[in-house]
Amino acid sequence: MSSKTLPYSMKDVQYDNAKFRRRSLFQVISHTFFTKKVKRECMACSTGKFLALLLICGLTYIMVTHASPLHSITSHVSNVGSEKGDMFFINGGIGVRRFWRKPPKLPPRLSPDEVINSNNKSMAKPDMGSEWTARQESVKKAFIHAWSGYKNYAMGNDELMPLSKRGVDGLGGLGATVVDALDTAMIMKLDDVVFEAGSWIEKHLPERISHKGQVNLFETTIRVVGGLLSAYHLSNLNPTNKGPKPSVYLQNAKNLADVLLTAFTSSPTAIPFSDVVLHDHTAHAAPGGLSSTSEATTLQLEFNYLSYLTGDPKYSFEAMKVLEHMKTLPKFEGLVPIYISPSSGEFSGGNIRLGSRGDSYYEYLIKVWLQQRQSNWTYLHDMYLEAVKGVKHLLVRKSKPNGLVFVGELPEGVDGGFSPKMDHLVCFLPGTLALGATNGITKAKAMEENSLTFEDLENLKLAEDLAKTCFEMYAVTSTGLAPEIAYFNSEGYSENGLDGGNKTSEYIHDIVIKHADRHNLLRPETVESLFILYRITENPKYREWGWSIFEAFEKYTKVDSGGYTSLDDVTVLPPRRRDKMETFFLGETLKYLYLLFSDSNVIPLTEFVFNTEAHPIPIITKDKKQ
Ligand code: DMJ
Repeated sequence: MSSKTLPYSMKDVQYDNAKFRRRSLFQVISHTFFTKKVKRECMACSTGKFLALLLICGLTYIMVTHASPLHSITSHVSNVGSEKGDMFFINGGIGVRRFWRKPPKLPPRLSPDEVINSNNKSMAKPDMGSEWTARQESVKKAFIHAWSGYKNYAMGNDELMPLSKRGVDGLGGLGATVVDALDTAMIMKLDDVVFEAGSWIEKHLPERISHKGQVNLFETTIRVVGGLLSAYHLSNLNPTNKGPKPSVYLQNAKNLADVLLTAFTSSPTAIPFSDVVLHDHTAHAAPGGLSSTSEATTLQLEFNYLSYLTGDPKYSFEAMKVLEHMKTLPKFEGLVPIYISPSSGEFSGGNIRLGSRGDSYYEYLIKVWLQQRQSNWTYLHDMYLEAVKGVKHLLVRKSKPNGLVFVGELPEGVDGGFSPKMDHLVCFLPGTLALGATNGITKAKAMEENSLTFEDLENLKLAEDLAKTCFEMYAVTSTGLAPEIAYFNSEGYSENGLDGGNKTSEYIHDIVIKHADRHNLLRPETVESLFILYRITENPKYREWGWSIFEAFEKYTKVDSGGYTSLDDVTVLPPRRRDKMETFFLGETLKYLYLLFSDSNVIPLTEFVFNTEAHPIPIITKDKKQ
């Protein structure tokens, strides 16, 4: 019977049944006792009647104390508490309470998802606490190994080439690995590394900032300015911190940002040029004249925080102009093309994706809002929610045959065809969605506070589905490491013979990996999302997935002489190796893995937002100077 046809809820029906049962019992008893015939026979005290009386009393007691509808009434009416259950009987019958055994306390009702989660929790081994601490130590050792390779062969260069044991300046020569790695070393409490990196910054960075040539505005902001600001904050928090005074980090961040501002101030529109020449303070558009949308819109956390610290509004003013301008541009259900022109301020072309050149636009909408919630930047939150709706409507599909949820692309815009291509870069999205749903508090707390909307719950579910897909992009390959790009067999697209090589994976036929996309650059996005999802859902499976990814990095990317290397092909064993350790392996990948295995009070999500390069930046509240 459908619930619509029921005049009452089942609870009401049970309540009525119970009342009826108690009433009939009362009638039986009174009828039995008070008919004249019984009175006479009672007077005669026949043994048979006495035994019958005992039997009736016993039955009465059993029915009253074991009536299940009654149990459900007390638990519903009294909100599962036992106190009101007791009250019910105290008021309802003298002396009954002495016989009353408290009904067992029922667990609160859980949704099917929560049931799975709570099962998972109880499936966690009891001694896992120390196990995770040991795993965290392994991540720390990996960081030391990566740093020692860099220090021995590339100190002061942007990146290490671990196989040829030398350094390379792929990011303009500001010693990007030193700065990117520094706050990870602080979080891991690696005093020696903090001292080495901090001393290098104090001694060499000022000179590099004034003399080096062309740098990319976005890369330099997220890695170097972001790294310095985070190091400033963390070293201020720790009075025994090794290395230079915290103000050294802030001063360098400010000096660098002063030059980077040229990219904004010399542009004819709100969209900054993509490159700056440090030694002559000039700014230039990228070849072709266009900026990446994600690059122009992923500078605000850093510039806002710098304004906050220095008291000079100019950094925030310039950076926020970009987002204010983005608000005015026409979009496609909140989605934006991946190129924008600094000369016209307009989007160029219709290519829409959440991978390269698009990704962190969506990430910063929610994070910049979270950074200063008391500000009047609610338009960012609105833009974020609209974009997520657009993603769900236009980009999310399911793979065949096994239904992995993935995010595809619209290379020709909304009127063109759908491409089932997903960059590994898109794996930032599960973490961002989870953060956007609860604003950093745990799901359990948010449920308790009743603060999740239906949309939040839906976004959280999508986050969990996508995190699974990102994890399966690792599990499907022979090495257990994800390719740079995956395609998904799905409605309108199928390709055979291009699998990841792990024949035991359930998703071997769902995920297609083309030859040109089989490399792995030690990227962080999946472990970033696992970290955030673990903090928010508290489901240990995210830790387990992170651990298996870490083990694969250890097995296939570690270089004996120091450092870790990118791979050319994750689908073959042994994998061919490239000769590069990206700065984000120390800045992001190992940091997120370490935090995934740490207590949630280490860099809590309610107090920090991570910039897109994993540098934690404190959330700005009116009352605190940080
Ligand atoms: C990092 O520089 C940042 O995470 C950026 O947002 C995307 N690309 C790399 C890591 O993959």
